[in-house]
Amino acid sequence: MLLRWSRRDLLKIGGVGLAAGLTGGCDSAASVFGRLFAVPPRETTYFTPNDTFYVVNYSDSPFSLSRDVKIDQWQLSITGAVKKPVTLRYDDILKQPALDRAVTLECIDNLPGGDSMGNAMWRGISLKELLEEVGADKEMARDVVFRAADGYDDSIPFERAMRGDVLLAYMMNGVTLPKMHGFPLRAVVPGLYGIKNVKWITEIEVYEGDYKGYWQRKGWTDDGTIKITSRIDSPGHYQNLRGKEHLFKGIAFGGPETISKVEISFDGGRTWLDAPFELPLSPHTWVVWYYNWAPPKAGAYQVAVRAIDVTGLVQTSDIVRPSPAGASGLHTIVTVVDHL
Ligand SMILES: Nc1nc2c(c(=O)[nH]1)N[C@H]1C(S)=C(S)[C@@H](COP(=O)(O)O)O[C@H]1N2
Ligand SMILES: [Mo]
Repeated sequence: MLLRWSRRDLLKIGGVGLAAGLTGGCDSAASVFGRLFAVPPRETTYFTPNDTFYVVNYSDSPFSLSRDVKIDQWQLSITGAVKKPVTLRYDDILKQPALDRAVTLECIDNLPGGDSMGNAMWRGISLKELLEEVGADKEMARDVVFRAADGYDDSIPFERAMRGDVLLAYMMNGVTLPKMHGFPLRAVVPGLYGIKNVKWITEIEVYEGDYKGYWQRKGWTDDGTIKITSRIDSPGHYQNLRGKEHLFKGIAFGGPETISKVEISFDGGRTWLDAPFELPLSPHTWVVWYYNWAPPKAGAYQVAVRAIDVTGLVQTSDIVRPSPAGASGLHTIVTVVDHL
């Protein structure tokens, strides 16, 4: 799954390559392309419903498809550099103080404009508090390793684990964590790509070295910091528009930093306009942006979006493939205005 993208796919899906020759008002050609390549618009919602939330598993036949977790047999062991190793049951987790946090997840495989991201309200316990309770050795600890029932494993730096924003989540959008999203317990690590958000956790090890997880052993990043990304959900690529005003809508996500500005371009990135966005419920989620556009005249337009985070970092237009540290590039679509 993670290894299937080529540079050609990036260009195709991003629309960046396709669109290049079409500006300058080649109307009839654009209409023909529109009929051939039109992509339906996507609905933009702040929270992604569980049943449409993307799913990525390293194995095509994950244990989860063949076998349910028996909750009375499930255990979570905290091991490694800790004073009091402990084994917890589901009830023990539910008894701890619960935290609710809105966090956006994104797969490291996601392309500019891609669908491998979603936003949910997660309920869980604080990893930091759990590590403090078991007496994690602050001198020796370097990583915290999550091991899962399907054989998957990954780690985050101990310091990252102790920042206080990492959840061990057992609810998603108000219901018990669905099987495909990691029942009974998963890690939710704000700002780090999906690979670090281990599902079906059975063991947490406080580790004295620099641990290499499943994807790191295949050459992918161990850092996993999410890059700024943004997406145009509607109108769809090559959708034909008629009339004086059109609503453009989509999402923008800053990963570890919250978004401070979203900009839209109707001339292939030469000039940029401010797109307003709705305030997020937490600094760890995407924002929903919109723009009411009055096209100056009929024709084909190359429309792009970019976002800027609170540190002033501007989303780059450089096209980079997902491997090994996440994709970059701008989501660009062609919009064909038939007549005003
Ligand atoms: N146990 C386990 N956890 C896992 C994976 C996996 O294959 N096994 N895939 C990871 C990847 S690559 C991503 S993007 C996220 C996806 O989470 P989701 O399926 O809930 O969207 O889970 C992560 N956690
Ligand atoms: Mo992923």
